[in-house]
Amino acid sequence: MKYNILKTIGKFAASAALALLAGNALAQSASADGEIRKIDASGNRVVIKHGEWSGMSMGAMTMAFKVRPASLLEGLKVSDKVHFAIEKEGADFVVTAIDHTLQEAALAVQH
Ligand SMILES: [Cu+2]
Repeated sequence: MKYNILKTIGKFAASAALALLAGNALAQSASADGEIRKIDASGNRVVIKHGEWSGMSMGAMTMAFKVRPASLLEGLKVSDKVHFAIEKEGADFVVTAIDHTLQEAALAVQH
């Protein structure tokens, strides 16, 4: 009897853990296009005016992100147009990659 109760609790804990992992894998990362609006190098933060995200439900807006690693901010300037990757960590959205291809494409058109 005691064994059955422990077994049931064990199964419940295992399925809860799996549900948590599945949730993280499926819904916690995204990418978007945007324009750099503010760079806070000492605070490892960036403000980006972004379009709709693919991978997570987020409409277009201007918002602040944490940045990791901080080296992603090197060479970045206000008004740069970028494509970037986002991961949700608790209540925070963290930028984990920044790509300048949009900026290069815009420059190529200008020249
Ligand atoms: Cu947003």
